[in-house]
Amino acid sequence: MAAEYRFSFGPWNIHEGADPFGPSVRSPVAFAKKVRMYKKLGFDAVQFHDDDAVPDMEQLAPAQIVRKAAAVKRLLDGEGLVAEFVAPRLWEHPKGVDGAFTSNDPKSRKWALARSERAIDIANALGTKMLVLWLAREGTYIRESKNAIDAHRHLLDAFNDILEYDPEITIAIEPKPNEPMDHAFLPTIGHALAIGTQTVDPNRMGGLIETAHALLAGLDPSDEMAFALSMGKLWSVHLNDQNGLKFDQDKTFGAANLRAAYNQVRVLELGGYPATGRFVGLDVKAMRSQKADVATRHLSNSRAVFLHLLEKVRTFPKDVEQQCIANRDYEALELAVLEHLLGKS
Ligand code: XUL
Ligand code: MN
Repeated sequence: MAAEYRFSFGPWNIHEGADPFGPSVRSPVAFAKKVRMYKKLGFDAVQFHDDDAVPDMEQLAPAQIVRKAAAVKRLLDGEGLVAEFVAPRLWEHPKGVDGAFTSNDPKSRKWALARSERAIDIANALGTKMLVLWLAREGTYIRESKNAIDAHRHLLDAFNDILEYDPEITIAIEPKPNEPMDHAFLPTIGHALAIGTQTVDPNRMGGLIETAHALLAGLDPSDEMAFALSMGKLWSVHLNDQNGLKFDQDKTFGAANLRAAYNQVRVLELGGYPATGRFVGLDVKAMRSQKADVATRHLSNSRAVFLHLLEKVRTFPKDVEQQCIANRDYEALELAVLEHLLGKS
């Protein structure tokens, strides 16, 4: 069963535990060491920010960036891993302080495009055709600071420029409604896919849905996934969990709401996700209190929970489901689901 679904995570998912209120509590793990952990943890693909692959990229010429990325590709090959996507990290550099593609400063917008082009070069060197855009600072702290209509047009221009830079690159937008901004542009998959239809090549525009981001938007993650799946636009997922409307928690998949997690696995099954060849990404974070030697458990545990829930989805009695639906007895269906999850059927 595990072989059908293939799993991925990013190097940022093994981290030092710093949060806005305190510094690191664990020593950094070198990238080469992280790469060696993937297979042991049950994962087959690596998700990258551009500077996860080439940390000093802002100081390097394009050809040097490509050479460094090619060395990372050899590292992946050596471990039998593939790169799933590259995401330009536009939110840490001073030039992106007020947004990148939607900055009011044209010089910043120009930088954002050049940085995205370097990210595409890295993606090509790593052997992936997918660019993920988490639009971190594309939004506002106060509404009056930007013309939001212009901002959306800037986003469309940027997507078009990216699509034109490389005729094979595909873009998966990872929507998130807030954090770091008060309000982010393109907060849901509906917004992301709608703007995709306006680009020069809608076929190369899709989405990545993260559980926590959908919950922060007050939406059901499995329905967000269903929306994208119905159009063949679910190109990756960031499964995790979120306990209510607070900071983006990136908890272990299923840890806060097992039933919602079950429904996310169910919708991936209904949508034939594994047959698309796409990966199940786990964007999860270890608790700050976790000791270093067990600070990868959140990854293997999330994968294990996914596989347990997959078994639950596949063994749910179909006849009961059909009968309850035929009788419109959703109370009975709900109890059947709960009892199944509780191991009573
Ligand atoms: C931010 C988030 C990012 C993206 C990758 O909330 O989820 O980790 O997934 O840039
Ligand atoms: Mn994410």
